Amino acid sequence: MGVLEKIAQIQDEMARTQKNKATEYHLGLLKGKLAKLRRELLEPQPGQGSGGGGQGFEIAKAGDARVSLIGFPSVGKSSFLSKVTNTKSEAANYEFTTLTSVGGLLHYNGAEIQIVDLPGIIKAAAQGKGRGRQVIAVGRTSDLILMVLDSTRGDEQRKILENELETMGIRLNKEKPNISLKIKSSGGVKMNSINPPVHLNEKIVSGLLKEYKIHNADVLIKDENVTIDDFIDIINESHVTYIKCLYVYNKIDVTSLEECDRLARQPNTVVMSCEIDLGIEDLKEEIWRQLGLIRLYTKRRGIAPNFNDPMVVRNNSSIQSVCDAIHRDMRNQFKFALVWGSSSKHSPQKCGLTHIVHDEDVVQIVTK
Ligand SMILES: Nc1nc2c(ncn2[C@@H]2O[C@H](COP(=O)(O)OP(=O)(O)OP(=O)(O)O)[C@@H](O)[C@H]2O)c(=O)[nH]1
Ligand SMILES: [Mg+2]
Repeated sequence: MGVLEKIAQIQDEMARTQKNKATEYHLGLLKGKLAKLRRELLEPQPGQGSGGGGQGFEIAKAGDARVSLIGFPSVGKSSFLSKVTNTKSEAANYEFTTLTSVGGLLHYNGAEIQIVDLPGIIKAAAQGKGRGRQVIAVGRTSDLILMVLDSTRGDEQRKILENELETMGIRLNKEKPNISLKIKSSGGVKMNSINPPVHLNEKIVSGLLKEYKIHNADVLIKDENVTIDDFIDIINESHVTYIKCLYVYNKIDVTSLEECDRLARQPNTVVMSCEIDLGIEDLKEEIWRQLGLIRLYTKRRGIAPNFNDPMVVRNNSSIQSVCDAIHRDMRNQFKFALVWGSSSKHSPQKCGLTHIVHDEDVVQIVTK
């Protein structure tokens, strides 16, 4: 029996099993089996190279962050790329216009944001239909996914895509579950928790670990609300990615005002029309906000900073990462930094390597 048949068989069994206290353990184990089979499915097959994006599909990372456009065919992904970057990706009114990934740079607030246009994906992409698996593999390498949706199609596309991404081990707008798993060589499975977990117990935890041939481990549950699925994700840690996602409903020029209003009220959602240029600027701003990038103006002693040419770093960056971004040897030459702006207590503040900078701070690095 192939992996796909095995998956179907387990899904059947899960559908047939009533959900109640008595079947909780059995259903939990089935979920664990399912996750393991899906993981097998995602592992590169012999002759397929190293997996990942597939031959000639993945493009090199560029700029300060990567944003991928994922969506069904003909929703307007290429239209968006052409609108916000200098790259032209062919857009047309037939499906599967784009057959490989195309990258472009969006210049915003002094940052270069790489936008990756991808072929449309369809239902059962995770099972290998169309270019789905390669598309999702690129999505996995992004700092943000823009799920581009057709606003005339209601919520149906979104549910299907969420399900495909979920199956491929991508968790959207979700933090990594607060569970620590330490695999050991002896001593059996021990579960500890800060507060008693609501959905997990030692029996299901060791049952699931056994499914993955782990017989000795320390499990610490730090959040009592974590679920069986969360624990399975922790066991499969290297196959699960947590990524931010913005839901972008395009083509609002052909949607009713009521529907447009309803869609726009959902969390993490933006509505736009590439055709009549509506909402594009708001979307750029939202992308910037979601990426959490910050601008720094570096200056030399006695010279004013160039406010037209910021340096872009990640949110919560320390002076140390600023040094590393300037030059790999900078850290060793570092004496102290002078910081002006909202992160400094007084202007300028003399800071060490651990100081966390804020958006639009001015930084002067003083070297030995
Ligand atoms: N009415 C309307 N049509 C649009 C809008 N944006 C794009 N389109 C049209 O939708 C069609 C598909 O656009 P593309 O940008 O090629 O779509 P895609 O998502 O890249 O499609 P694939 O590459 O096939 O996956 C084209 O005919 C566009 O002109 C919009 O905001 N409103
Ligand atoms: Mg396209």
